[in-house]
Amino acid sequence: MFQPFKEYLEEELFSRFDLSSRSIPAGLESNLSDRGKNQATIQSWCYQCPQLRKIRYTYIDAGETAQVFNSVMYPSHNYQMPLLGIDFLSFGKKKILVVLDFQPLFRDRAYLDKYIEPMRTVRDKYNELAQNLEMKFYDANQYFSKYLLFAKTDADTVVNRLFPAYQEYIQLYWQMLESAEQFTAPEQVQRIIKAQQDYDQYSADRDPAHGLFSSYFGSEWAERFLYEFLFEDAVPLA
Ligand code: BLA
Repeated sequence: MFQPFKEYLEEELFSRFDLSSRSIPAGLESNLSDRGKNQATIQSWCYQCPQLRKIRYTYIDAGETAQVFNSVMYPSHNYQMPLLGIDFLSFGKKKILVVLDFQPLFRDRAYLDKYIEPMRTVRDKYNELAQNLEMKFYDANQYFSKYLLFAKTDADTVVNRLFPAYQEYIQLYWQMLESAEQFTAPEQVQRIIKAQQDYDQYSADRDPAHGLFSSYFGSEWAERFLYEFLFEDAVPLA
């Protein structure tokens, strides 16, 4: 369902950036769940380059039952840029949930004008993918922008609307990264480091996928996957 999205991202990354592999802790790169006929595989990839200190994406393939493509780009600590967040989920052909956003690290007016307002023209072309759904796990006012795509949708819309929207958001993200202001003063860099860490902590503690990972791969693996790979700068809750 979301393989073309993964392939597009890979083509973009490999052609535009000088990537090197970033290690994934042993045992977390992939896993296989074999519960009779409900087979599921999970596989993750992780890279870095001068502009992006962590590029990770994960694909879960449980056949008809579940297909998930999830990704986060973490800019280098010299950029205040939002993180690029992607979470596309399909459970059967009927239940499809898609989320795509530039996830802001700060919320002051100047920041939002600089890093979030540019999304508006793209967002306005894809109204049907911005449904103002209520968030149950997260707070929409933390680490989400007002121009996020967030929709319950169908397979046709994924192909015909989400795919072009996804390409436009990614192109805009590269553009923004290319022209982004660089911060080098230690106190500014420290503020960015802290904001990215807070994002990891917030995300790990609330991740709605915890149950899904546990049910397929066990709770111990799920915990490690969240705190050692997906959001490695988070500290596990006591
Ligand atoms: C929701 N994301 C979800 C749900 C799951 C995942 C299972 C709940 C779906 C439901 O309501 O039935 C899955 N989350 C994952 C997976 C990973 C993960 C598989 O981290 C990791 C491999 N989530 C993100 C990112 C964004 C994001 C980067 O990981 C940003 C675009 C958004 N996911 C997001 C939002 C919801 C969601 C906004 C709805 C949550 C809510 O209602 O509060």
